[in-house]
Amino acid sequence: MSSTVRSVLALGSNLGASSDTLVRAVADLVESDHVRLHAVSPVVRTRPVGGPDQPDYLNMVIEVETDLGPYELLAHCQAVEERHHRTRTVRWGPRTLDVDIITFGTWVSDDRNLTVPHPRAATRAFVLQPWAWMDAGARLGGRPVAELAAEAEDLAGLTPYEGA
Ligand code: A4P
Ligand code: MG
Repeated sequence: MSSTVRSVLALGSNLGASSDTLVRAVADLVESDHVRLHAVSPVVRTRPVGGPDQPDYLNMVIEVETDLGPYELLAHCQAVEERHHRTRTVRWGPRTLDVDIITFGTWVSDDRNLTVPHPRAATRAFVLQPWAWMDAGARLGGRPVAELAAEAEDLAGLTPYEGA
């Protein structure tokens, strides 16, 4: 890879064998010659935020190094979602796999097809807490991610996932 960027990706699943799905999705994401795994967070079990009544989620984040552009990385993440039979019906509804781009280096975008940093990440413990555990020095929008996590309303519903 020539010129590379670090990107934080958030993964979530609350349908099917979620723990296996997350492990396989990380492997699929970094199988590309253009994506290298830099860091992996612990997996957390979280209460659903928004959407209909639905099962708890397993969530995690990873940091990758990539020479893809941001839209190429989005297409790659969506291809991995498709491989795990993701269907999109209800917004914020249950899913076998969701992969979101949280940050892409220092790149900023307000395109609705790719908004970066992810517009809801700064208030969501299901992204912030695993991220802070992965990278104690991480910052988002100029603030420590650990501090944002401590303030997030959904923090009370988050527990480390020890396996089924
Ligand atoms: N899109 C725009 N910006 C981005 C980005 N930074 N990363 C566009 C990825 N995609 C981005 O996404 C809809 C469209 O967003 C895509 O076509 C893409 O071009 P989607 O994945 O099809 O739909 P979604 O995930 O249902 O919608 P959305 O708005 O991304 O949902 P959120 O905000 O990600 O919330 N509760 C818990 N505990 N754990 C979860 O993981 N996830 C959600 C989904 C809700 N509640 C949750 C969890
Ligand atoms: Mg999504």
